[in-house]
Amino acid sequence: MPGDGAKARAIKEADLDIAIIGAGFSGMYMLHLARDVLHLNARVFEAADGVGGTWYWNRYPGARCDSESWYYSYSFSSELEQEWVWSSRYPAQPEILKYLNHVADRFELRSDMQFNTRIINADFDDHDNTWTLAAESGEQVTTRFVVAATGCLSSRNTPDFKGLDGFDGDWYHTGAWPHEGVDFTGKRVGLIGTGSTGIQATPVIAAEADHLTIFQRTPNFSIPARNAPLSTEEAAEIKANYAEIRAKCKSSDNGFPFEVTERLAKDFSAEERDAIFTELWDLGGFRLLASSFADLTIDESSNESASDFVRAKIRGMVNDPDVAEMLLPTDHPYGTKRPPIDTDYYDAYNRDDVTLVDVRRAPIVEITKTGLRTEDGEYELDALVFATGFDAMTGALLNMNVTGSGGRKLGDAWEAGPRTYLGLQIAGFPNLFTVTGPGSPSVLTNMPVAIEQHVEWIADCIEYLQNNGLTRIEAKDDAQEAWVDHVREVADTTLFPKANSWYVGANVPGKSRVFMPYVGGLTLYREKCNEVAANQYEGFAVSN
Ligand code: NA7
Repeated sequence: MPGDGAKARAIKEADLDIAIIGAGFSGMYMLHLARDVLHLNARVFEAADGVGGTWYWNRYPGARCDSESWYYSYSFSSELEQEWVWSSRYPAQPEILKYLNHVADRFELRSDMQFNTRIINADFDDHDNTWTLAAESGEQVTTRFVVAATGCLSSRNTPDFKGLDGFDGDWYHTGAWPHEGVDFTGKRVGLIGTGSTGIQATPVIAAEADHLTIFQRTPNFSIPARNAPLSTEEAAEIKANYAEIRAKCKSSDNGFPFEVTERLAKDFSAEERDAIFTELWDLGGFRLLASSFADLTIDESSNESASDFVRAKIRGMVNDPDVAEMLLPTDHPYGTKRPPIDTDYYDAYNRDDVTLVDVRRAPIVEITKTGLRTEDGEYELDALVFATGFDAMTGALLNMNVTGSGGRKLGDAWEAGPRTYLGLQIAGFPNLFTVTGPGSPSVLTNMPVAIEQHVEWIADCIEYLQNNGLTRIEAKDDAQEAWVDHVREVADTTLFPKANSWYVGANVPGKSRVFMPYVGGLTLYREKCNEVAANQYEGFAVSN
């Protein structure tokens, strides 16, 4: 009997069995499994007025997936993968959003989705083992389980530049792009940020605007995507081989169906290495990183050969040697920041109407009424684009103001950086699951593969609890500590922590520096998760 005599109160039934926060790739599949397979009373809460998550918000010019369409998609339904037709190798944002809308229709997900509902509070009740979620509107709902399908790159990072409020022109963050689009014709546009987003947007905005000025703090290693339409024959071949493609993705460390290599750079001459890099450069996309050498992100000299190769390519593509020099990354090993993939990015710098400004050397001082001022110059602008990224992996969760068992605040628990057990749960926050949370392979993989693995694991876990009459599950402190140590130890064997990337939170002022994703690979990780489940959820405390 819970509680002491006088204070004892009856256990309340929750409004929902499971509340899913977010209607992107994760939340949609979670709803499908929870409602249609487990027959739970499930509801999705979504801040936007439609499905899509990342692909709903990021409508900026040039927004495109960096994974190829046929495997950046759900694998759980062979009917879905057979009926959907991708137009190109790397689909643009509108096409992915269309796909996700099709999935929502096909599996009748909308009837259990509540849009325009931003969850701003989540409180756990130890007596009832339920969560109470509160929306911005004031609406409240109680639920047994919460799945935070809130995305890893959904909380926008907008630097607090002095003077932005007084800017006479329009400004936009790429992660909240107007649905009606923006016409830059005849405008002098400023673009801040040269991560994946700035790199995709640059050539498209340059082609439209009167003049584009790019404010770059750190250059990146970008690889050509080599996008192309998918022919009917190619599409048919992919569909005929889907089982094999999916199996390759699922058994790989990064969720991509690429050939895995065991070769080490040191075993090859400089000429042989160059030939390997050239072949993969010509194929485009992530292959250079994934398939060149097994030690690329572990061994400095192996990495240096790839970094040198890409730098030479950049020099070769940019006509003005001074501009080329500004575009050469020298502060991080190739691949230790999320590697951008581009279409004509470096070519854009050969245009007369594109200017590159180094804001590392002369930082941005303020946004003025008529433009932007750096330490050594003033730039007249009609519009400003912030391609300044996200408070990755933790921002969306922390913004929900989560209070767990015994009044424990997530903000306090994560003060020194995120701590999770398997990136699936946080000690002290029972019945709350995170999809692709920090401590899981997540953003180091082809996301739909990692998402499906997590969603399926969570569904199996809830089914296990139900079958065993259990109402509460929470990560144990010691299991979490051991996992956090393991995640750090594995990261420390690689070159990843060397880069000031969003993987370590370096892009957000004041954020604790912790390498957040698990770099040990999906294969090992999947085995570990399966083993935990097979051992009656080892490392979790379960009770009723
Ligand atoms: P990123 O990769 O975090 O890039 C943001 C860019 O904005 C990057 O070049 C930053 O420079 C720059 N930035 C951020 N703050 C400032 C300030 N204050 N001044 C100047 N420049 C700044 O975000 P993206 O949206 O491009 O990509 C995010 C992910 O989405 C991507 O990795 C894919 O997974 C999809 P910095 O490098 O920090 O010096």
